[in-house]
Amino acid sequence: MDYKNILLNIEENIATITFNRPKALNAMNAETMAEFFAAASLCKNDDNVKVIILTGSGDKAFVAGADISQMQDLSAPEALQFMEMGHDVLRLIEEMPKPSIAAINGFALGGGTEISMACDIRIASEKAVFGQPEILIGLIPGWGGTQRLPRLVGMGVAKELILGGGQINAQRAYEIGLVNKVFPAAALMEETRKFARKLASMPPFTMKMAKYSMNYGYDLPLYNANKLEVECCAQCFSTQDQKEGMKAFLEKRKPNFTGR
Ligand code: CO8
Repeated sequence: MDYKNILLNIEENIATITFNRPKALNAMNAETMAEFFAAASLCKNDDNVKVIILTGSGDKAFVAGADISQMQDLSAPEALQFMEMGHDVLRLIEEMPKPSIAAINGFALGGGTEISMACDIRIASEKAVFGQPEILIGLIPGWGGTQRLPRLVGMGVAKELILGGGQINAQRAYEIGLVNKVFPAAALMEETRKFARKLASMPPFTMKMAKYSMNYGYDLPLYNANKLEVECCAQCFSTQDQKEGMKAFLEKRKPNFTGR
């Protein structure tokens, strides 16, 4: 598929999807969402892809939100369709059996913060800016912000950000647990790739089980969640990678994981 609004690069088992509308600060319109969905589906189904990085092109923005010029005149049913499109692709990223990292290189506002929150890990440049400013334009977050933000940072801070519509810098985002790491802008992509290479070297089925247990256990009562964990952990014992991992540990050498 030819992409107009994103770039897709696959190297060293790492797929990088770059949102590429820098003149509009990578704002997400319907065409970009459709391309994002297509690229994410391709990454899901390609066994060579072990990790996905999402980032924005240019030095100013990750994603400055959904495209306001395209949303302005939507009817409620049209808006619902656009929202569902966003939820579909973010669920695809979140539930993917392989890990994803948002490399946040600048403004991540509204839909930008929401896209980053669907990733497993968020790594920010010191220049990154986060926020859910939808209230300032007569909206509430519609791509999961009212749900994922409280789960990540707690209800108190989430309400401050969503009801107040304010912006926070990378350091504050780090302090509230919204991002995992912060680096100078020039080091962002190399540091992100370094972490991605580490994740790509992990046994893939084990990675899938770890995500599965956390994603689907999180909202269950603790008793049921622990049952889910036990099932996921037990399944790891059916892989050669588990045997190899433990054997390598006991033989004091690095494991050679094969994905079986
Ligand atoms: N949509 C469309 N265009 C945008 C957006 C956007 N979200 N953000 C920036 N742009 C455009 C600007 O219009 C401008 O275009 P032009 O050069 O043609 O005038 C260009 O990008 C550069 O932007 P600025 O001149 O504004 O740059 P500044 O450095 O002055 O400001 C900001 C940068 C602070 C990022 C500012 O652009 C801004 O506030 N942007 C909007 C941020 C925002 O409100 N985002 C939330 C949008 S709503 C949302 O994401 C909801 C998600 C899901 C809901 C789905 C419902 C259907």
